[in-house]
Amino acid sequence: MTIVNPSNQLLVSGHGDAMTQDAYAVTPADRLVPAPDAPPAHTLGAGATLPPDAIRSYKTDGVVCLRSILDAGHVAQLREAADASAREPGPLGYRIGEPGQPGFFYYDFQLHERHEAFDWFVNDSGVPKLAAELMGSPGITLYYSNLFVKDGGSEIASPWHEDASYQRIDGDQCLNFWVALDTIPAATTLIFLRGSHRRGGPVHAPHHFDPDGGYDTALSWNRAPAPPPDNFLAVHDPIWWALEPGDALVFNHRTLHGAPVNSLPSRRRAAALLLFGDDASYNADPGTSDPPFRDDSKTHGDHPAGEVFPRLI
Ligand SMILES: O=C(O)CCC(=O)C(=O)O
Repeated sequence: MTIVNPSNQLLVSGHGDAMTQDAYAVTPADRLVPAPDAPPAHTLGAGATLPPDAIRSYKTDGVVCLRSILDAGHVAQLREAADASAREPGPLGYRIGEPGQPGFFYYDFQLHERHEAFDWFVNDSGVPKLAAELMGSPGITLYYSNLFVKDGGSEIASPWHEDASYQRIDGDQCLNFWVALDTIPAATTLIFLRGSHRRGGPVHAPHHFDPDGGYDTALSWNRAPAPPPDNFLAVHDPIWWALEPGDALVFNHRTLHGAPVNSLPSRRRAAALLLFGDDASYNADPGTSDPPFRDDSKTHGDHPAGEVFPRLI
């Protein structure tokens, strides 16, 4: 199957007609033609202030690229923590393949509970303040910290998805603050479908990132089967940025995105914080989110901040 959007860009190729994981695979951005009005990246002003255009872009496009939000020293420490964690994953770490073997892909959660560099990322990096400004929320709460390690030659794509599919946080004020720890050229960067967070309608049911994986009891309240990717690829333009270590992609949890296989010879690492604002609410769906965090002291619709999800601001 080949999918082409109205501007005649090859977006997705898969095999056969069945909606297999392959059908959700993502074509690398270096094989796409950038839209003439593709949004620029933004640099913070003095005192780490966000330019108003960055906030506008986050709201309109559902994603914004911020340059150099972490300094080289802290990025190096996060990279070391990422490698240590890949060797010795946490209890929720998910590995596809083995470290050192071709194709290794690994993701993990709550790194700030085990690695000082991630504790700094959560508590002292200034990221929550930037998230507050982007979402227009005075308060910010931590949902979880996250790590992605995709080795050179990994044939595992991160399929088209919206983060909301996996999460028990409802509302518009939930974002992913995803920071590159390596140089990530167009060939292996994340690709976003511009404005897709504003499409309305139910959240898609989740796909597992592991082509051989699945969910037995995924969240199901207000979830709908994900439509074939050509449905949304025909409507929303793909946008992306090549990244340097310390650059961030910040995106709404309803923005559709994915990443191709890592065709580079080198490891591609990224650290992320999932954060939500004061208007977010707890979804008490009895299914299992991924990661599987829940707070049974909350009822559906409560603000989730508390012992399980700590308020940062
Ligand atoms: O790093 C990747 O390949 C996937 C990241 C992603 O899709 C996410 O953080 O939601």
